Amino acid sequence: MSESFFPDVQRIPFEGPDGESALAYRYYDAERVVFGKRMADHLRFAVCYWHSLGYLGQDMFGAATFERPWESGGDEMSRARRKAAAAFELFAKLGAPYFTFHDRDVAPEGATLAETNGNLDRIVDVLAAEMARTGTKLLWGTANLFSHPRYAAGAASNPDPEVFAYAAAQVKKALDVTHRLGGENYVLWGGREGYDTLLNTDLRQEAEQLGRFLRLVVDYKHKIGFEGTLLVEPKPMEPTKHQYDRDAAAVHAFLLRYGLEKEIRLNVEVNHATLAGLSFVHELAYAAANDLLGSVDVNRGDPQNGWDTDQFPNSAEELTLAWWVILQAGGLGTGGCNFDAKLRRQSLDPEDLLHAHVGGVDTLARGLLQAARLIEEGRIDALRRERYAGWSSGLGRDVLDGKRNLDELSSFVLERNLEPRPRSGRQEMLENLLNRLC
Ligand code: XUL
Ligand code: CO
Repeated sequence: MSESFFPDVQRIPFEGPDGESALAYRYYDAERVVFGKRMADHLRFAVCYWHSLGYLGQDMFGAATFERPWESGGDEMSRARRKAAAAFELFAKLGAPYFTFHDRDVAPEGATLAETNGNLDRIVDVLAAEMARTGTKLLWGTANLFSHPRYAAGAASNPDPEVFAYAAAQVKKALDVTHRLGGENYVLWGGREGYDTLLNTDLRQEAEQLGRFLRLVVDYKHKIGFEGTLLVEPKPMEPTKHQYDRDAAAVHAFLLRYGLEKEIRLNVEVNHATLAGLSFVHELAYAAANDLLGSVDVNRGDPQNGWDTDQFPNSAEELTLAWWVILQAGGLGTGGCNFDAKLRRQSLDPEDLLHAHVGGVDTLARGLLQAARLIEEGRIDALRRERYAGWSSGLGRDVLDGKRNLDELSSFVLERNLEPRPRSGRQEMLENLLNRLC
């Protein structure tokens, strides 16, 4: 018998909204068809390796509080193997179709990059075998370009070209292993690509470096025939004072500047949006409106503070609006919902990982059901369509088609003595409708 890391937990069943057990899904019924697709195919939810297997409860004031059997005993490589066993047991018990990882979450660094790559290859063999055995798939892989001291001044935006080269080597390897494991996306989060003080920072220079780095990643993806989607994950700050990929609009401008807008999409994270002073639904709507919606990291912040607390999502209202945008954009494509979320420091037990994910998955499922209801009911969308109806023919169409210049528009108004009247936006009525339907 192989060792069990969650011995008291069975595979999480679906019990429906009236279910009594704490560890059961109430809304997430993987096979139920909603808005034309199985719930499982909408959510495509993923457990992340770094918070769920790697985080031990430490914060900036205190040491680790979690005792994880897979993190103790043996040497680093045998711990990495036990961690993989614990990970796949957790994925299976949750019925998680996907997982995500950074290169350094799964295997330890060695004394040289060659040794580190060798460690990674050996653990990737283990992951490949576990994936084949359980059917769990890889939503995305990524490289940790922020923890090691060599990246203190950034990776691609580092003033030292040798650090840029090291980061490039690390991403090449992480893309190789993501490709080998059939990853459906590859994520680039800026980590320390930003600045702590402008006194030592050349913004133009660092942008050129970042643009070049992303181009190298795109070229390599095509070279190896990786068909997954490349995703940049916006975040405004933390760990640096200001990060270049601060929000969806900033990344969009950057992609346009470097001609990468057809190659890279966005991985939108809830708590990163709120850190930027925006809302999750704003970021999703911006991404969708610019054909950049790729995938999502679902978590939440705490309205009482401004940190990246990465809590498990529990607001069905927030996620209803998110799904409302995602469904209208045609779904997440190769993306999914990654639980980039961690337990609170006092949630000590491995079993807490199950409670956290069950709640998160159910909140996603509830949001999905409510959003589908909103769209199927149709009144909100009908009102919005009606609001713009003037643009589909006559004057509006001609303007958009470039058939009217300023002179002509001026004559149009003067000749007809136009006096357009403002119309109600019906905000309160729409909000009432939202509350009534959800
Ligand atoms: C950090 C964060 C990362 C990325 C992957 O805030 O969200 O975990 O998702 O590097
Ligand atoms: Co994230």
